[in-house]
Amino acid sequence: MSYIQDVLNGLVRTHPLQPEFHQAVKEVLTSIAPVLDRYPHYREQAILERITEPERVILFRVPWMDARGRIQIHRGYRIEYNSALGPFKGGLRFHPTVNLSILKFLAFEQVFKNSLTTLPMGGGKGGSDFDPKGKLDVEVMNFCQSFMTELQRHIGPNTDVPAGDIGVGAREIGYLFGQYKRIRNEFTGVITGKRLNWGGSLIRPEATGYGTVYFAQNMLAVRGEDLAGKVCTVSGAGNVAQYTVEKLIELGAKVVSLSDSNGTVHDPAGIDREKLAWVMELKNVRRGRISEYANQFKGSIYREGLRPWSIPCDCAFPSATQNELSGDDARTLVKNGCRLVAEGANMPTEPEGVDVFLANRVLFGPGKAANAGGVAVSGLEMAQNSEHTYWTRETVDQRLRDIMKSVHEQAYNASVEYGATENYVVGANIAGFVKVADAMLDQGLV
Ligand code: NDP
Ligand code: 2IT
Repeated sequence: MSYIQDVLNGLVRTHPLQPEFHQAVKEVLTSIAPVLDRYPHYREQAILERITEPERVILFRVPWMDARGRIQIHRGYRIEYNSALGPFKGGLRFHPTVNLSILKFLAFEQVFKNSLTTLPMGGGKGGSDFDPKGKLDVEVMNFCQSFMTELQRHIGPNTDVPAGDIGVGAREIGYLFGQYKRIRNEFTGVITGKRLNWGGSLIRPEATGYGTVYFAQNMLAVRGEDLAGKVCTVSGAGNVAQYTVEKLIELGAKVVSLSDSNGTVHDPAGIDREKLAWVMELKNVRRGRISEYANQFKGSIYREGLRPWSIPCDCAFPSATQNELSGDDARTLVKNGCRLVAEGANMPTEPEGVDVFLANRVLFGPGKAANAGGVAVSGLEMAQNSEHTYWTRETVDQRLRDIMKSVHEQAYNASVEYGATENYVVGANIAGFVKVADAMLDQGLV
């Protein structure tokens, strides 16, 4: 359809040299083509031109001093992409690879993901090229305080509500929240992922991983299957990977891998609860590397520089980062009998890999649907904060299960309605898009 191609060409012209951003937009626009054919008013209202342009992009200097008294300068960002459905909402990523392309892709995805959660949240994302790895706590605090000194003027509980992502966990959220409170003199739900004793929600740490597994359960249920006894590979070893493994173990699956940016551990005997507890201590307290796993547990192997995708499995859960699973990896997975892929990470599968999975009828849950549980429970944290109350673990977990069921249903139903049954890429993009687009039209040209 030439309207879509025109918009994509224009986007590449006005946002040059941003390959990840172009990749994310291209996937969404290509899959919503049938909606534009069916409802010409979207084109008449220039909805694609409007929805692909962020409402606001904020870029700022973050000066701070390290423990040896040296001055360090990093770059801070916040992309306020779309507020048609609610306040901007999305995480902060601290990683040396962070740039405008990465954050715009993440913020764009977040708009449609948040739409699928059924909660009133717009989409945004932010972060910095600061690397918390190997830094002292005091250095991380100095950085977070400087970052928030600037960010605080742009955010608020009804304006823009950040959270964590890669490199931003409970420690960073604490320092960020403390500085916001100090400058603004208000204790509000301005950021989610807070610790439990000062405004956090039960199940928020678990939510992305648990939600991804719930999404996988929902996909399997359509084919009359479940996760019991399935051999699963998981990549990453951070927040999302850890709680994906926890829920898979609980459901009787056998998890045989974890990874980080240096390599992969393969444990043919399976990662059990005790091994997982050891991994959580390694990653969250000692902040060590996954290679240590192989020294700790006999029978497991560490493969330097490799990802888990050559390990035979029934189900794969990419949970580390974008573009970590190539077309060749997808072909290897399919050849080895993999029948389900649920993306805990954002856009971990390269476009060619997605095509391979869809062509082979692998149940493929794209990130914006499969990992929506994290931001969904952030939305529930916001609700608890504004009610000045805490909900029980059971209440939050049940809401998370219901939300993941609804995300699945919306994506599945749209895939059927548009003649692409079980294509959750098409289904999630269409269902997510229609809600945002209609809200934008209702609200006029703003
Ligand atoms: P963490 O920082 O807790 O963990 C990230 C993990 O991924 C680490 O094991 C890290 O290894 C690995 N990783 C990071 N960057 C790379 C890279 N460039 N190459 C290979 N491995 C890498 O982050 P999260 O678990 O929170 O996030 C993981 C993914 O899930 C991201 O895509 C994020 O956007 C997505 N996500 C997170 C949500 C959340 O609630 N936290 C919600 C929805 C999606 P290393 O230690 O070597 O860097
Ligand atoms: O990618 C994501 O959905 C997140 N990092 C979570 C965002 C949030 O606001 O909880």
